[in-house]
Amino acid sequence: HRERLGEQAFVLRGFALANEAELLLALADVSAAAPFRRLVTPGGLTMSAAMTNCGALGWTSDRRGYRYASHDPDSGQPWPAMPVAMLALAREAASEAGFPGFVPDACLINRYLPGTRLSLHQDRDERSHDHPIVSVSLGIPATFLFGGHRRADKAARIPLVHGDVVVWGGVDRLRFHGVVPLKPARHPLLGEQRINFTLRKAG
Ligand code: MD5
Ligand code: FE
Repeated sequence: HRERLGEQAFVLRGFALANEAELLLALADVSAAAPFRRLVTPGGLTMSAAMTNCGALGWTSDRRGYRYASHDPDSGQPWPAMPVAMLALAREAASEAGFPGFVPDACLINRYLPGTRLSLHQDRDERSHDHPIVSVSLGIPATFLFGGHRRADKAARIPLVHGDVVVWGGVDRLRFHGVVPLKPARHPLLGEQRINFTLRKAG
């Protein structure tokens, strides 16, 4: 059931479905305490996806730069704790993909509405790039762009649906990637949105 995207990148189709109810409850709790917001990039552009975080560290952006922070800049409070359901899912998915013992300390949650996109980028704000990233897709479908090590490298288009989990590590950890603008659709539990959360060891 592992679909290989790269030497050390795998899609685990439907891997999150077994814990769907727990994950949705956890997401509702986190977004009640730390609401989704659209961040501004250092260049002054407002990002298309809305974001929040849970865990000891959360990714954030403003005119001063991108960084991980222990507190929500909007509330001044620590980010909500990482729910056990997310921690356990990350550990199990990473292990299936050949990265045993993964203990994330950061979970970035992205909300996409129809039309929302994520431009090609690399994830390089984590202290060490030696840990994998586990990504969980819920809600309406998206087309994920899986590129190479240079921005101009041709990207593969990977359809991701509710319950799919992707793990990237090792030689595939710093590939350029993005999300194509979402097509309008409705999911029975989540409505007209896609939620993606990524579990990382940032600190
Ligand atoms: C998403 N989020 O669908 C994606 C899923 C982000 C982000 O890109 O930074 O929040 S995570 C995709 C990812 C992470 C690390 C490496 C690679 C892809 N990769 O090498 O393709 O909201
Ligand atoms: Fe990314």
